[in-house]
Order: sequence, then C-alpha cells, then structure tokens
Amino acid sequence: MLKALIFDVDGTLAETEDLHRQAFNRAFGQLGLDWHWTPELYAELLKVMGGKERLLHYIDQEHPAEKRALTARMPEIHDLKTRIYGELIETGPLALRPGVARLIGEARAAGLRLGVATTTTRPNLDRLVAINFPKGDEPFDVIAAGDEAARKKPAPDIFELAVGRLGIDPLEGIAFEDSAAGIRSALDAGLPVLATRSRYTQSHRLDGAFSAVSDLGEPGRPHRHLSGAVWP
Ligand code: XBP
Ligand code: MG
Repeated sequence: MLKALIFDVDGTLAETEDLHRQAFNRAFGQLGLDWHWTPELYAELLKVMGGKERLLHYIDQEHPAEKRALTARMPEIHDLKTRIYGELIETGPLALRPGVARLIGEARAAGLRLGVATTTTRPNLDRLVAINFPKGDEPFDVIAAGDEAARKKPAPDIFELAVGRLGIDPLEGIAFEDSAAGIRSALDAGLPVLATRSRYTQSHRLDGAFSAVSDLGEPGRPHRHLSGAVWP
C-alpha cells in the first residue's frame, strides 16, 4: 500500500539550479576568484552532485597546480555561496514547479506521509519552504538533506535515510526525481521513481523510472508523458 511520497529538491520541487549557479559565481567574485560558471559548464559540473563536491571536482580539473590552497578555501567559498543563494531565492521569490503544491496538498489530505531526500544544504530547503508555504505549515514529515548522508547521490544513502525515518518499506513509497543520478539513488534504495526532467536535466536518461512526465501538472495545464522511462 502506498504510504509516502519522497521528493528531491533541486530541479524537482523548484527550478533552483540556475540560482545555485549564480550564487557560486557571485561568491567567486566576492572572494577574488576569476572563475565564471556558464550554464553550459554548469550542466556538465552538475554531473557531480553536491555543491562542495562540485567545487572540489572543478578545482581538481581546472586548477590542479593550486589544488592544495584552493581545496583549503572550499568551505569558505561554499558557505558564502549558501548565504548568497539564500538571498537570491528570497529576492525572486522562487516558486515551486507546476503541480508540486497541488500534489503535496492532495497527498496530505489522503493521509500520505511526505519526505525529502536531497543533496542540497538544509538551509536552502528551509528557505524554499518558508517562501512557498504559510508560516507554521511544515509540509514535510521527514527531511534528509546534504551532509547527513556519507555519500551523495547517485549513492542510495540519502533516500535510505529518508525511508528509514519514515519507517516504511521502500515499496510503500514513491520517489520524485529530475536527474539521472537522483533516479539511480532512489532505485538503489528500493523505491519506485517518477521522473520529471528540469531545465538542467533535459538530456538526462530516465532509465528505471516507472513513469516520466514533463511536470507534475496543474488543472488546465496538462503534462506530457515522456519517452525513455523503463521499469527495470
Ligand atoms: C542537486 C545538487 C545540489 C545543488 C547545490 O541536489 O547537486 O548540490 O546543486 O546545493 P538535489 P549545495 O537534486 O539532490 O536536490 O551547494 O548546497 O550542495
Ligand atoms: Mg534534483
């Protein structure tokens, strides 16, 4: 029996990823680094999940000669990026993707439990929730985020953590994901996956998802079923 829905955050709840990119670039500028991540480069870098891991990968690839010094600066860069991202998301303010609020409301009304399994840093999710849900109306029963899991997606750790906190069997849940790495993570945690590509994951394969849709749909704005989702 279906008992819970577990949502990814970046790209699934909202189109946050370009704000992350802009926040990284502003942090680089404020810290005197002449780095600039274009949308094209960022799409490549997104293959590495987690902002801290992404920074380390970029340093490794592009600045190997200064690797030691730059690696030591990574926490400072990422902390500033998180602060700037928080400001950008509120300035927008960034809305949820179509269908997300409706689905969350209907699931709660039907007695389902709601969880989050995300690579993103917890304050990023808290801000997104604060600007999109009334104060005191916490939509999620369980949140597993960021460094709470030892290994980031595509490892199954963060979905396993969410499933454990919900106290369900994985087959009693459905995971919602926008990325190939996220789908892999949820599948390896034993969850059925519904995929909905986001702006930065248009080229991602959705193998393993039981269904794939252009978005979660609103009345009068029907979603499209996408090809490429194959139940394993
Ligand atoms: C997507 C990510 C995140 C964000 C950045 O996460 O990889 O790392 O790009 O967030 P998900 P941080 O789709 O699992 O929500 O910089 O806070 O890591
Ligand atoms: Mg995502």
